[in-house]
Amino acid sequence: MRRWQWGLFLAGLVVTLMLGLGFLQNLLSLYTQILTLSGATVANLLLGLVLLVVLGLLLTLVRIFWLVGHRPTRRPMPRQPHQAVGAQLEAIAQQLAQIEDRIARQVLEAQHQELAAQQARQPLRLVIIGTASTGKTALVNTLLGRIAGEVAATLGTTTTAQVYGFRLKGVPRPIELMDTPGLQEGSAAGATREQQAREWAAQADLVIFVVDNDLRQSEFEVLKHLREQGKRVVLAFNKTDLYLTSDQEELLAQLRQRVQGLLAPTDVVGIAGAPPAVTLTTGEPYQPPPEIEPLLRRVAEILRTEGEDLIADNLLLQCQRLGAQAQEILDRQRQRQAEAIVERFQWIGAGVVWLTPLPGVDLLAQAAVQAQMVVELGQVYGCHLSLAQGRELALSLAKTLTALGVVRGVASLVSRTLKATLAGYVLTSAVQSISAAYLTRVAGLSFITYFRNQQSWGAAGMAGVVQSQVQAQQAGLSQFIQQAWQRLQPPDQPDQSE
Ligand SMILES: Nc1nc2c(ncn2[C@@H]2O[C@H](COP(=O)(O)OP(=O)(O)OP(=O)(O)O)[C@@H](O)[C@H]2O)c(=O)[nH]1
Ligand SMILES: [Mg+2]
Repeated sequence: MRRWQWGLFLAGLVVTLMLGLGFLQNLLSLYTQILTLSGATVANLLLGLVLLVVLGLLLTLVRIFWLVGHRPTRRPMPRQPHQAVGAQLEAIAQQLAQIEDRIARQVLEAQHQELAAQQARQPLRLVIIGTASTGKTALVNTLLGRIAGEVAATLGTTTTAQVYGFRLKGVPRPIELMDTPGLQEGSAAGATREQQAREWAAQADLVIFVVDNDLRQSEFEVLKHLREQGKRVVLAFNKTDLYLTSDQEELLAQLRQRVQGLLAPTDVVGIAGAPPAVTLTTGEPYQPPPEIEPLLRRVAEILRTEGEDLIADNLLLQCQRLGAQAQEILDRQRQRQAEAIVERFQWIGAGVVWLTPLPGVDLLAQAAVQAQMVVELGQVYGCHLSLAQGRELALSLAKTLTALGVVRGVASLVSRTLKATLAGYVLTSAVQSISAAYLTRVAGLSFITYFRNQQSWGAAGMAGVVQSQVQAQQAGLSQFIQQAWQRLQPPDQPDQSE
């Protein structure tokens, strides 16, 4: 119960006691009056009746209290990752269909097919990663019970990932066990291999992260990144045979402390994957047995209880990555298309104003921001606006441009730049048409932000978006003026400057 509930409960109790005492007092005086008037039988009968009613009321109250206290807690929504995977794959297919770049589309389509095929995949993917020479391959050999990969004290012994079929007691699905090249080998080739190892880990259902000492910062970063991706990870502290039992416990506790918030303490286990042979004091060689039981137990438990969800979560994660990739390509493609539209309309605007200059600059913004441009930009981003809606949006942006002083600011800047070379009517028309082109540009780019942002101007509002576009375009304004002036003059016409 919360504090306010306790307060309410106590206040209720005090009031009930007071009422109860008053009730008892009244009941007693009533009883005595009936006793003197009608005798003991009637008085006792009435008293019994009243007590019965009170008892009934009390029992009802207790029942209500009990029901409120034992209200069933709301269960979390059932997770249905398999269905989510199907929905995501469908959404990605639609995204891919919109990508125009054939090669990029084919690459992503192949990944999409691979993910779709994985929905029916049987084996669980277990990927072993860790810094070079921490004993990954030796651990794989022990797990498989045979020499599958080369083990050596030198860094970078394993150069390509190897996959082995594996079965674990109590886990119904077969397992694909992957040994990977070590992280941080310090060479260019090592860096590429590390990238690959991280990529494989990203595709794993479960990652076994092998360390042979306290966690280095580089290892911590990789682990953190994997957890942020949503990967399930078991941290195996290998080569415990090198430490006294008491030190082993201390190191394990240290590791668990270090990864607090990233991994549960039970997901950090101590092992000795392949302790080397030692020479006893008697001079005889002795091969200590490997100690991998804690890892086997933990991995089996995770795969048994979470295996199905791990597969689905992993697929979901990969779908999200593919979706993000497709989205990035689509964004770039849309940006290119939208910028081409803005470019086209800015010169249309300039041309119209050049031919029929306006009486003053006040109407410039309205002439510049064209409804058709807004409609076409919307189409690029999948928003289908009517021309009337486009006109409404264009008008409110034109008003914002005027209210912010952008129209006058731009016109006077263009005028100052051109004054040196032009005069009279030509100057007025040139200033107006170049300003119109520039304002169309600012408006168009502002609308791109709006549509890209799912038809929202964001926290800064329309004025904020427009202002940041004005700032972004400012540096290139004089170059824009030159370019626009060159465009306005027909090629065969002599320069109109005086
Ligand atoms: N003391 C001890 N040494 C071990 C253990 N496991 C592996 N080693 C040694 O650690 C060294 C590296 O073993 P590998 O299995 O090749 O290590 P790796 O992580 O696969 O290395 P890379 O392939 O280079 O990334 C070898 O000298 C092994 O003998 C262990 O449990 N205890
Ligand atoms: Mg290796």
